[in-house]
Amino acid sequence: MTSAVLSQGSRVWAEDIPSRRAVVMGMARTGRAAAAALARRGAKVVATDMNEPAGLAGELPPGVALELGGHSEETFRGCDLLVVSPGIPATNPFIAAALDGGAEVITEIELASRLTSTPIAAVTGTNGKTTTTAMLSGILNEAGIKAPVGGNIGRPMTEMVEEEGDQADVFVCEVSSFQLEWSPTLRPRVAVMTNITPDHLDRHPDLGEYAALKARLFSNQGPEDAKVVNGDDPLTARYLGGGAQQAFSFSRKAAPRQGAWAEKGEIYILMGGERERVCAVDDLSVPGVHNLENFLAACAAARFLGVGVAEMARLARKFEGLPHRMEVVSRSGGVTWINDSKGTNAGATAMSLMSVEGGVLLIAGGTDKGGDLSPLLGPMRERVRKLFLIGEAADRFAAFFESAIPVERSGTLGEAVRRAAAEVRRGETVLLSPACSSFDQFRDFEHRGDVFRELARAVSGGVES
Ligand code: UMA
Repeated sequence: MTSAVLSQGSRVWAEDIPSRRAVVMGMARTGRAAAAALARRGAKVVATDMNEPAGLAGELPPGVALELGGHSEETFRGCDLLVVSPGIPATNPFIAAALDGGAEVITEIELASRLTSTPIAAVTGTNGKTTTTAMLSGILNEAGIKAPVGGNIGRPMTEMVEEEGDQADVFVCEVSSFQLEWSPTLRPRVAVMTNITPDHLDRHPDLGEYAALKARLFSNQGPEDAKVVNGDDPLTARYLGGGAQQAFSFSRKAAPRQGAWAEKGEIYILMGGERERVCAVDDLSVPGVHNLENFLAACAAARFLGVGVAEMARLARKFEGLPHRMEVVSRSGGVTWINDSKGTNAGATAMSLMSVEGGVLLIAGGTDKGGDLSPLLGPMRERVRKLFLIGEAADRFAAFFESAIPVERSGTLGEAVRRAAAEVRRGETVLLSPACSSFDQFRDFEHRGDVFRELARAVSGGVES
């Protein structure tokens, strides 16, 4: 499965590392992994962060110079390789200084891809990419293919490449738009795009640019590679044409020319002229149309990598879903509490709402990423009995939704949970699906989801078994 072009290019670049003067910007998860990998290979590394992250020194190999509590322009001007953490926007002036000084600027994903010749299966898109990544890895593992997961899913890809080394048959990597900003040669063996809806518009200038960044995942692929795109989503389906790679799509609605689809309650796959039944839609253990889409995408990518339908069907039955994505955290007194803290944009929250039966008390809000809220209007009217708003986005969300549904400003997640618990009726669901990021009140979406899980179990007295 290894791409000759990729492995040759990688080897040449990696051999050159000991001569590099590298700066790694941002010392959170990816920065630490990148700095360690470069230093171990002999580069002269400066690790810098505008803050002073705790416990750093012990995690990095000896010889890595630290510049913490701020950045120095001189350091950036003097380097010839800059690795930028995904949380740092391309407009950061220190990146400009490095470019000005002639440095090569890359992401940690790009670095990881240059340190391995093992094929990469990459998954991007606005929503569903984490679940699709996990499903794809699960199907490959079912077939005896060693396929660890990394990237935006939480484990830096560099760490995965370093630790799994040559043991992995394929690296399955979730890739965000941030991770594609400086990834000029990344070349996945198979690249999946789940969907594109407005997100991160506080960072990218507009939807067009955001979509174009995601499509960079396809730009270095050749005839022995493949892309898999969502045929039901017009913003994604337009990437089906063009490019030298093989093209597949997936659909909940109609059979694609080549790819995976659902028809009359059955899941099929067609690749190379042969149509095969995978399993029934109802065999999929995780509910919701979004999970069906994720599974179809994973099946198409897995089929391209040579896996049979029996392994796909096995994974469908055993896949348990992931924390913070429509995670049922409590069922008590006829009320279901669901943690969908990873629903961080309007498109994700709309999908989640449409997969819940019965009335919903929705808790939303947080850091406003500035996206269009109109995709949420229909699902709100149809499913939500009352909306409880938290965080910085409360004013804009209230102004947008209060003519359509009852809205209450709760301020904090704790207050929203208490208010929802007081008002919820038998047969209804309390859903945390914020359509916002979490940074105004929480460390990250996982922290927000963990807090919600605890609060929900405390007020409801229920535990999901
Ligand atoms: N910093 C500076 N200078 C600056 C700005 C920031 O030094 O001018 C520092 C910060 O102090 C911080 C670091 O840079 O220490 C930024 O780190 P980071 O936010 O990139 O954190 P990582 O732990 O490396 O996490 C990243 C991804 N984070 C983001 O994309 C924001 C994680 O995705 C990913 O799981 C991880 O790499 C491993 O690959 C998180 C995410 O929110 C889950 N992703 C977005 C999403 O899913 O919507 C894209």
